[in-house]
Amino acid sequence: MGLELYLDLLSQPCRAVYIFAKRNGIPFELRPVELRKGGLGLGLGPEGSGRPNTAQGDAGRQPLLGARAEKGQHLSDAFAQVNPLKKVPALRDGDFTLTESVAILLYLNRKYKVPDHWYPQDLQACARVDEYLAWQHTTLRRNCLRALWHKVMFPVFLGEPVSPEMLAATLAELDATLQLLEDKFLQNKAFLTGPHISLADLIAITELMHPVGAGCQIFEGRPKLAAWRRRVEAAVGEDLFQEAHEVILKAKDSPPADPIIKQKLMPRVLAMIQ
Ligand code: GTX
Repeated sequence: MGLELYLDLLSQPCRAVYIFAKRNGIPFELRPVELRKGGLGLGLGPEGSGRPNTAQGDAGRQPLLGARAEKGQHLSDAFAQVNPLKKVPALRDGDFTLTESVAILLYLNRKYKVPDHWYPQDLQACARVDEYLAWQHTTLRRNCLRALWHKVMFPVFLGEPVSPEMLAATLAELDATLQLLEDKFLQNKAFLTGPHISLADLIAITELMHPVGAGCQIFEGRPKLAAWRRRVEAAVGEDLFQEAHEVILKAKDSPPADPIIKQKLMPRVLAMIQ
């Protein structure tokens, strides 16, 4: 079995891994995980075929939750073997399994011959990317995630109201973090860590598309950041960018969760959105 990636493109780190693999022509089998349907349903490929979806075909983009109940359980167990924490993204490469988006991106970067600009060999250029990777987890990641959940996922998907004060505080924190992103990282450069796109830009843009998916106009009044977004999209490829973000851009219109699914999701969601 070759490289397998367990992803749900609703998740921002999954989008970064997906774009990186596709952009660099890394062959992989996509194992779709649909978190919104209870966390662990895995696509089986064309129903009943038992085959995983492949990154090459259209089927690879369709999470097929047609999985029957008994198969769903079996697949949940299979996923738990890849990631006992049952979080995405996760990777399996033969007998080797790996979790955490940053570790996965670095693994792919080292295993496959990808252009140097993603994670430069140069000591200091590489340290700049590391600096961003270390910063983003507790700042941009947190604020973009909260913006999506407080604005859309809690009220629309889970039917849980969010107070205007809470939403305003979340959006104000996001705004402050965006300012930091511009002032500390982007400055007057073309990309966050230098003249070329790196893992830092890919991880940042996939985060920022969370509030965009929630309907926040985060690029309005931020011409520098908006120009950076256009450069990142062009470097990644417009079609791939759109494809990877299709799910999140439709998140606002997702139907409310089934009450049983909601009950199952709530504790995990609350643990995630602190
Ligand atoms: N630090 C990890 C990384 O960067 O890879 C974070 C992984 C993570 O939190 N993944 C989330 C997950 O799998 C996906 S993002 C949130 C999508 C939520 C949709 C739920 C309806 N979370 C699943 C869980 O905690 O149950």
